[in-house]
Amino acid sequence: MLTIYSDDHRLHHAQGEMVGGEFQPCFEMPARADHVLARVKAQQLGAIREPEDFGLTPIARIHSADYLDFLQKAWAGWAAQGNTADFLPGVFPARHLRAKRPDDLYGQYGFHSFDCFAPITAGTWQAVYTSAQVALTAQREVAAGARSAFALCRPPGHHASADVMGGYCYLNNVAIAAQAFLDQGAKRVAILDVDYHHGNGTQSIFYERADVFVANIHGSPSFEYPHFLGYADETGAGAGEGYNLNLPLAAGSAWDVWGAALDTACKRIAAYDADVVLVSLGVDTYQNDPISSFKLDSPDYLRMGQRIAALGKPTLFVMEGGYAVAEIGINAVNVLEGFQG
Ligand code: SP5
Ligand code: ZN
Repeated sequence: MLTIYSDDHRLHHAQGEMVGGEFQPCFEMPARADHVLARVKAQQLGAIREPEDFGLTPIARIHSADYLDFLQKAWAGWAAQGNTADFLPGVFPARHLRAKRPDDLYGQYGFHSFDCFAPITAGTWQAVYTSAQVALTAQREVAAGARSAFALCRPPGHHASADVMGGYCYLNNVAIAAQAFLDQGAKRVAILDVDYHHGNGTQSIFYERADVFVANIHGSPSFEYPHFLGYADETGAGAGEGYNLNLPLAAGSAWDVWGAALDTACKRIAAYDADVVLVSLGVDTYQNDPISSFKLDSPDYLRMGQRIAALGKPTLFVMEGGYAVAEIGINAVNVLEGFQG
């Protein structure tokens, strides 16, 4: 399986995030991608290539112009105000306020965020732009006839919607790649999100569309981040009614429960008869993940890959979360090796 990777991810290395009332080192750190790349090499998964540059056009098929404008200009504006530390938002247009985009940069950040987990640094735009190009380059490989490809994206993307960032995510890599398949002639694409956290951005982007079936297996929002989306009764709306599947699970779920949910999701994907399957590949379902509660063990990721392979569809794997840094490579590449059989 071909892996697409770029060192540009290192340009995004934020100073910290709030954990337990203290500013602590970010869970989403450059070493994550390093460990995945090292495991791809150690297991000789296949060739590793740099991304091509497809420009902003395929990104703008998913994200709004004002959002992309903010992301590109935010650091320069923040630095021009004399700041050197990371840029973070603090005020959001929640209920009882008016969601009108302000002129002020700090106000715009809150307008385009749903939490304080997507800091902007000097290198963030270049890192997230290249992460999207990594997904698009792997997408081309599958569109050209490969059975599979691995987009080693960092930063991740599934919490980002059309114009709102959060949860370490800025550009929704898997959504951008899914739209690229459609724009190149695919009729139906399926997205299977196996990250521990609900992919609220991906769900939101495709919620009213029938050409993208989105399935999510995740910690229930009744107890877990992102807290405000991901319940089972969210089944799509309008033309998209019936094309969104949420399988929220209880805290502490292990492979018996998780694997059954995967089987349910895969049966729905098979019934949808997608031309291509995209996997939002988060491995924060691992038992030793520092911010998650599920209990999957490393061999379970081989089973995950095997079940996805049984769909018999061209498949694009897009890296999302996973914060047990030492084991992220083993677990992510186990999925890919399980898929290859
Ligand atoms: C892509 C992805 O996996 N994003 C996850 C974002 C989760 N960020 C908020 C996490 C809140 C962490 N609570 C810390 C509990 C530490 N025991
Ligand atoms: Zn996650």
